Amino acid sequence: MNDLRPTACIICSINCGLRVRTEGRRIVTIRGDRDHPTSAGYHCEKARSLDHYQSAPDRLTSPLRRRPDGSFEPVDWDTAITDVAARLAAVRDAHGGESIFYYGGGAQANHLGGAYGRALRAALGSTFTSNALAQEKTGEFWVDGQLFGRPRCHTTPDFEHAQVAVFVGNNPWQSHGFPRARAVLKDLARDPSRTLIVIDPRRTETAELADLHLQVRPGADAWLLGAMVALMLRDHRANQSWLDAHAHGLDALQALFADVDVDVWCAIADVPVAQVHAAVDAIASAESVSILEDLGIQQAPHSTLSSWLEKLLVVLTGNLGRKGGMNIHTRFASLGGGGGGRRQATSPVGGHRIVGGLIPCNVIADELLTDHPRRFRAMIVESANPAHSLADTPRFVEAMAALEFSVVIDVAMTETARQADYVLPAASQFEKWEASFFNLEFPANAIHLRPPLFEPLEGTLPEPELHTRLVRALGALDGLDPATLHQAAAQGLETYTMVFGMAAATDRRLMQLAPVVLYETMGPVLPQGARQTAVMWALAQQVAMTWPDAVRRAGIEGDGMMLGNALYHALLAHPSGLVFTVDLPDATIGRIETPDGRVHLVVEDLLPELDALRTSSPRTDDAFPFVLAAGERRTHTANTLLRGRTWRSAPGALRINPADAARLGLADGESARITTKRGAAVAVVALTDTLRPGHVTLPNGHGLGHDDGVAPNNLTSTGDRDPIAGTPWHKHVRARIERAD
Ligand SMILES: Nc1nc2c(c(=O)[nH]1)N[C@H]1C(S)=C(S)[C@@H](COP(=O)(O)OP(=O)(O)OC[C@H]3O[C@@H](n4cnc5c(=O)[nH]c(N)nc54)[C@H](O)[C@@H]3O)O[C@H]1N2
Ligand SMILES: Nc1nc2c(c(=O)[nH]1)N[C@H]1C(S)=C(S)[C@@H](COP(=O)(O)OP(=O)(O)OC[C@H]3O[C@@H](n4cnc5c(=O)[nH]c(N)nc54)[C@H](O)[C@@H]3O)O[C@H]1N2
Ligand code: SF4
Ligand SMILES: [Mo]
Repeated sequence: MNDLRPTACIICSINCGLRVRTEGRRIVTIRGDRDHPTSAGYHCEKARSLDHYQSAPDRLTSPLRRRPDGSFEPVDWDTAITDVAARLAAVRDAHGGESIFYYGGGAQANHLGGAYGRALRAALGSTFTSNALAQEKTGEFWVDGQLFGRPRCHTTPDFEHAQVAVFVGNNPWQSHGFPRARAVLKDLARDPSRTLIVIDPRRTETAELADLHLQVRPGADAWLLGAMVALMLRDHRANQSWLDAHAHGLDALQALFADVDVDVWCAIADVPVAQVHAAVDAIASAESVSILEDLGIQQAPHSTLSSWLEKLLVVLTGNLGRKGGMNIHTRFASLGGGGGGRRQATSPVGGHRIVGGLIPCNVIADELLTDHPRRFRAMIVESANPAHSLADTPRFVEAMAALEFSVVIDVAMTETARQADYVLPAASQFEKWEASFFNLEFPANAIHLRPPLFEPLEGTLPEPELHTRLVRALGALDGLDPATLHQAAAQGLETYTMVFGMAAATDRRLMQLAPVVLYETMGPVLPQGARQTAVMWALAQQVAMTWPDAVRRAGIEGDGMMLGNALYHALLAHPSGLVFTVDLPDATIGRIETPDGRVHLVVEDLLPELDALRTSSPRTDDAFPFVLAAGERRTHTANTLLRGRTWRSAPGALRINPADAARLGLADGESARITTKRGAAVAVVALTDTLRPGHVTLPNGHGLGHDDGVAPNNLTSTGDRDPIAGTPWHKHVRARIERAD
């Protein structure tokens, strides 16, 4: 009999704290952890499914090497590490480290592995990287950079205290996206003095709760949000005194929107003008407004433009740096690229813009399937499933085949692993120390360093060990003399801190390889056997150096590197999670990183696209009359994290409006053929009047081979992407629907 032990849910970015009981290698009892600083006991129904991750039948238990005939053979770890290091080194020696592309580094809750992966990239000189953020959030990050100075000036909502809450293109009832979502949504809906606004073409579970549901035409958000901005400016609803103090460019913005025909733009968006007025009125007169945008605009046409317009609603009303409004938060670590070398601004072959250090996901195949001399020649995929999650799966598979070498580090035999030259099996997130860097809260920001529940499954390695062995096999540690560091470690963390600080000041390599060096030298003496957390010490030092006062306000004491040490010890001492910074209300304004410290309202690069709205409307295509949202979050979706066979009780149906179904002669539960310019698939239909006519949806994360669902990216095209950030239009795939007989 063992007690309920603290851990976290790994299914979405909220990472609710859990208490679980295990039996053998299984997680059998799951409850919310009241001691978790942000979830406070909350969890949704998906958390109960965690054993479908931990005990999935396609868990890997041995390194696998591809044979010449295409099949895989199991090999021992020593062979695998030697082979993989040699093959990566061969590519580096022939074409340079920059030709080794790194994708992933952490799914919804496992970001420690990626931190060690940085040392591997440094050892190889691999500079180009990407991950799923580059197919959703990079447009938003870029806009943050334009408005507030740097892409890292990310703002977070405070729905708990907001008088008006606005959701643009997301369904937090299902997808969450902020802590305790369902509880907070219910509070908002219940309270007559607060207003819940939802902008979504579908009457989602969230929209059902809304005071105002703007049921926008799919892909027409830019017109709707543009009309809202225009109304706000025209009717003088902007917060003049706040803007005088904190912003720059109001006159220019006013000129840009002066001639917008609000009625016409609302008509294009197919939202009643009166409703748009009501929404603007609610936002402009509120004491506080928080807004969250997500895939509904981030993966639809005009996504970056829409992000800008959406953020203008916040800034124009002075809802930046206010309780209940939007704030710039601290972070434990960055999830963007960088690390292993200088930051390139564009991709090596196509010259595509890199935002936050990440190559746009939709151009990865183009950066590979070419004879350009700077094309990618090898790929390391860690904790990601791009052969399922990137647009145009067949093309990505073709791209992987064109590589000189590919290696996938994963817990399961995924769609991507099946394409690799080498597969390295990782211990699961419950079999090692883990943490998530989705630390997005304000004013109290939290991090949860989770102790393991199990020993690593036999045959697997935790990423810290795996990367360390690769770095060692590459010879990158040769010539570094770790004896002094070992000795210092034996004398305790304080001595180690000073000795490491001095050594790193003289040897740059020590910093670049720090995760692995720390794991090797400091790791063995860490309390609780927490060797894998060595990198957290370095990150704790960074946090303490960047925001010392905020760390001290969180109750952690000390100065300089001793504050970092104290923070690291506090992490270990709080297995249910820790508040690591507490900000003062005015922190946000101080974190604006433009040269003049003001918000820059006008984003020059978006003006041509804004201007084009005047003379265009959402594209239509008679050959493909439906708009397909390829990848909707539902109760039974969890990206591709849960691979247990019995998890899903319902098929991944194509949702369709009853009028459309009737016209096509389709009854509920019958099969439809979905055809796009890229591919075709068959799915069972589910009729629902929550969808507008002409709009259909398929769930994300389906089509894993063992389920009979549709893999959405067999239907998407890489060319359908945002002109600025390159983010895909997964929510806006032109499709034809027919009866499948
Ligand atoms: N259950 C579950 N939860 C998850 C996940 C999961 O797989 N399953 N995945 C997690 C991840 S990785 C992410 S990024 C988040 C994503 O979370 P969300 O963004 O909330 O997820 P989606 O359901 O993909 O899309 C959101 C909404 O966009 C709407 N939409 C479609 N087209 C348009 C449009 O043109 N305009 C507007 N305004 N809206 C549109 C859809 O109707 C849908 O309600 O969810 C996270 N949470
Ligand atoms: N058409 C369409 N495509 C989409 C979307 C959509 O809505 N529509 N959504 C997009 C979005 S928002 C996202 S976030 C992406 C998600 O897509 P990806 O980022 O590619 O990843 P996931 O499906 O979340 O899979 C994570 C992988 O990590 C592995 N893993 C889990 N734990 C560990 C571990 O401890 N170590 C290692 N090494 N591996 C581990 C899992 O087995 C899995 O293979 O999909 C995107 N693709
Ligand atoms: S909200 Fe997200 S992290 Fe929390 S229990 Fe649900 S799926 Fe897991
Ligand atoms: Mo995502």
